Amino acid sequence: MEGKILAASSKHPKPVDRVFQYGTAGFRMKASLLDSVVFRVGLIAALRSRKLGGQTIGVMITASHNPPEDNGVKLVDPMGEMLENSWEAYSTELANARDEDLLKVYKGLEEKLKINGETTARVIYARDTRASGPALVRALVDALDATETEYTDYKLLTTPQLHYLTRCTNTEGTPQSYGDVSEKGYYEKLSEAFVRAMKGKKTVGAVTVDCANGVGGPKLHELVKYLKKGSEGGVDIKIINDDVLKAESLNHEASPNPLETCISNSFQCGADFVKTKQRAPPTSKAGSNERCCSLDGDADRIIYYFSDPEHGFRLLDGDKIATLAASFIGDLAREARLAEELKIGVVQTAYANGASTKYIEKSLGLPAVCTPTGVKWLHHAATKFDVGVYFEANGHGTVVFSPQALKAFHTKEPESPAQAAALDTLRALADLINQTVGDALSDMLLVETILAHKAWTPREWDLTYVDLPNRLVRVEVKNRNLFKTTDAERKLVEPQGLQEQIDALVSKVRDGRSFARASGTEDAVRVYAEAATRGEADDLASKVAGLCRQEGVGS
Ligand code: 16G
Ligand code: MG
Repeated sequence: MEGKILAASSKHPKPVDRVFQYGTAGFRMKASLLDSVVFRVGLIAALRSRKLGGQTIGVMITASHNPPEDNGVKLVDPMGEMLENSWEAYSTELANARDEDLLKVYKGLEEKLKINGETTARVIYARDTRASGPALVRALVDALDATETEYTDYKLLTTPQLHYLTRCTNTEGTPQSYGDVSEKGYYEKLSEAFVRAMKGKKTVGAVTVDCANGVGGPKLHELVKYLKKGSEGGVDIKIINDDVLKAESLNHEASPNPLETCISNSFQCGADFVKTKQRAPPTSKAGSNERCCSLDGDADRIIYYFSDPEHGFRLLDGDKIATLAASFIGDLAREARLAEELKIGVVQTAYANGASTKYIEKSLGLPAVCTPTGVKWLHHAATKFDVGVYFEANGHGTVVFSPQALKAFHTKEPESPAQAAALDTLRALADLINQTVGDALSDMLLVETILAHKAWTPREWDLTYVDLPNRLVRVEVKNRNLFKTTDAERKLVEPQGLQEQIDALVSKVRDGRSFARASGTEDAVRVYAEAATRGEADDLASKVAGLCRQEGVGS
């Protein structure tokens, strides 16, 4: 095996002057720099699988909402969760080993982690629609062959589909079986659960889904084949921005003038565009009050929005999805007489709008927990509840149910038809909602279900609470690592004295809140500010950004 690893590695040399880091979303950068990284991630996947007694590890090749020329790679643990923290450091170590030291570092990890090299290693993998994907897959396969790993290529998938399949593979034939181990199994599970969740309810009008010209497009087309047409127990889905053949259109609206697409270089579609630009993709033809949503490039994020005849564009972001889900499931738990025994909570990050947190605590009467940015932190905190609803404001999230909750949904004896119906719906939701990670397709069906049950238009959903005006500013600094935070990224401990200056600015505005943190995905510091009025929020953001810029200069 050692000779094979060496020979294979020589085909994937590491660029000498590069330092790589397994960040919040795995390794992500210009695709042209990723060849050696993906090869080495293949080696790590083999080690991780052997360490876990041959359980299957997932490898996803995607760069989500990044521009088409980027790509990335991340690992999925056996139950479909994000890679365990300590292994991020091992991955980083191996990715940065000099070519001549690679085998030594690999063997060193094997020894340090007491891994039996004889154990069969198993990996499944998939990629999004980026043009660089197939070549990177070849680098991965070279590593899997060299380490004598068994593998299955699932070709094109959304990130959450790969998470789903990883869990299905590892639970197949056990009482915890998560579903049929196939892409078809995923569509069947979701569509059957949707029919049960929608029993007797109707969707009103169509929902327009912007697929960011990413892998979500073909996969949503596939899912639609399994869903019932019409309003009763079904949903009318209009798909836009589903061009995956023109590689350059990923996360971009396909422009009639190709030159313009190149020049503007601005993202014209997808969840990130809609959230940051606060407007609908120009290709959307949806009318007033019609439901619209946008996925990101690998379909693990979703943002809803609509056009209000009076107020124009209205965003229904991750916070609004979280509050919608928490209120609905909370009501069902009460109807099912399970509210006493099940702990329901919502997990957010510091980016959650203050109005949403207040709504969760005061109106819904539920606990709201704040964690650092990054799905793994939210997911982990959510598992502390029986029903843990977690969403980042940017639309990444899901709901996780504890084993106790699932048991209660199945064993509680209903004493009335209403209670029986609530239990039926809860059981359906547990199958409809992807338990492994935030999943745009599953989340969309969840939102459609809830709106149908409540007989709500997007306007009624929007009116549940009013967001505080807020602003996000990206500050370029020389060294973002100088910015160190505590308290779930809400306070800076370094550079010294900066937090006090921020606090002083915040204290001058009504309902003010602001924080600065180093981005985990790019070389920048991000500043967030919110306040009672648009003017105060903008002013606060620009002043805090100014402070950070000063600190970052020359550092
Ligand atoms: C990554 C995270 C996302 C987070 C974002 C923050 C995962 C799978 N993805 O994309 O959840 O919102 O990073 O980016 O965890 P930032 O650190 O650059 O602000
Ligand atoms: Mg994504």
